[in-house]
Amino acid sequence: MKIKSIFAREILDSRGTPTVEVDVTIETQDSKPETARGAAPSGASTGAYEAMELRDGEKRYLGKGVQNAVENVNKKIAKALVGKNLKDQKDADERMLKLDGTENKSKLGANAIVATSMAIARAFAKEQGKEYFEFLGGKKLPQPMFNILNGGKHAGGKLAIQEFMIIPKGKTFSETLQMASEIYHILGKQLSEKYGASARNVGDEGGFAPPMDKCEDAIIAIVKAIEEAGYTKETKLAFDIAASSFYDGVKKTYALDEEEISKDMLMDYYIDLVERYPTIASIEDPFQEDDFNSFSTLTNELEPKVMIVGDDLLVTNPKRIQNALKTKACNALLLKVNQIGTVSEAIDAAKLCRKNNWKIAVSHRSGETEDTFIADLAVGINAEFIKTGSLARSERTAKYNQLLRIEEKLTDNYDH
Ligand code: 2PG
Ligand code: MG
Repeated sequence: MKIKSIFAREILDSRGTPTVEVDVTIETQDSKPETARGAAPSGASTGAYEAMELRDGEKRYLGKGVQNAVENVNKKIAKALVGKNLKDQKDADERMLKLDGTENKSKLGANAIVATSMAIARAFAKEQGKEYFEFLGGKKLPQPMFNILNGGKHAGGKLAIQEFMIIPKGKTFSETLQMASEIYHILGKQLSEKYGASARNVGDEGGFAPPMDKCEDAIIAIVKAIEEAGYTKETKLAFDIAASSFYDGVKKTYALDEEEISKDMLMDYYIDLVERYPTIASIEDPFQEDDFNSFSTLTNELEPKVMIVGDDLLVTNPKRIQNALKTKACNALLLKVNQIGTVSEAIDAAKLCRKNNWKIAVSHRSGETEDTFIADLAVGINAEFIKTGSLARSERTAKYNQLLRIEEKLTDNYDH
């Protein structure tokens, strides 16, 4: 594929923070120019080992501007890629990696690289007149994990656990979405009855952020909403603990439910919860990102019943995944393209996990854009799960809506 032009701009993400959007224009076989687009998402509970976003650090946008990253795309990356014969995604990504030359992509900026890589991925698909999920050969819709109650760094309340998710299982993706939406709205109604109307205010990922004191209060509320919706039998629970975000590295304690507890106490907390709530199916980042040992103990204790997902632990990085494989620290990968910085590296990470029989959950970031890339990617690599927030806020529902369109295409209901 030959790229005609690459153009980046600064846009805003769902938190009103600048991010990088890239347009890649190619010439198709019938000499028609086609433009493909990609936009970098951005995390709040970022892992220490993630690829580095480049931020300007100047007065504008309180230091968060991305004009330097944009300029890196428009000048350096464009110069390296425009007009070259690009064999495939890996070829394009490797040229950018070489140009950057750092381990964590801090020179050009992981935000500059990832947005370009996503746009190029779509351009390869467009060249063949395909959508990205088709280009990758995806056949199967992922099971969504819907984050309907927000805590941790994604909300302003007392709940240490970051994401309280539901996994309803309908016969189709669209039915699953409908069930989740009903549970979400019933939860909103029940929360406002109990805590007042402001309990319906939402956090960064569109889940409610009620004024609760204890994490178990959130679980109780969700179980009750599932019950009223009539989906108890079909619905499982999942959590993203994001434990690094409430870990005190000096005291070596976790601040949970207004107490400071040791890693062993936290381990017992999970084991007890799973016993009392048998529908818990998945726990992400149960311990801080360097504690491979505690991850291993919990995985050994809870598998195969509960999936243990590595996010900050793995940062979609094959080196950290290798370490987790060796220590049996978890059994599922949370795949975030911007954590590693290029689409081909993310797909390599997925392949490595697949080879070792891990499950894969493709994930958004808490700072998102209207870009629906991860919906196509999740289908494209036949991921078992997708995590893309709640049933509200367009940057979240955009991904679910794209999955509805993909479902139409995959089931031949698309005749227009
Ligand atoms: C996570 C993500 C997405 P953030 O921890 O899994 O839900 O949050 O983007 O803030 O890292
Ligand atoms: Mg996480």
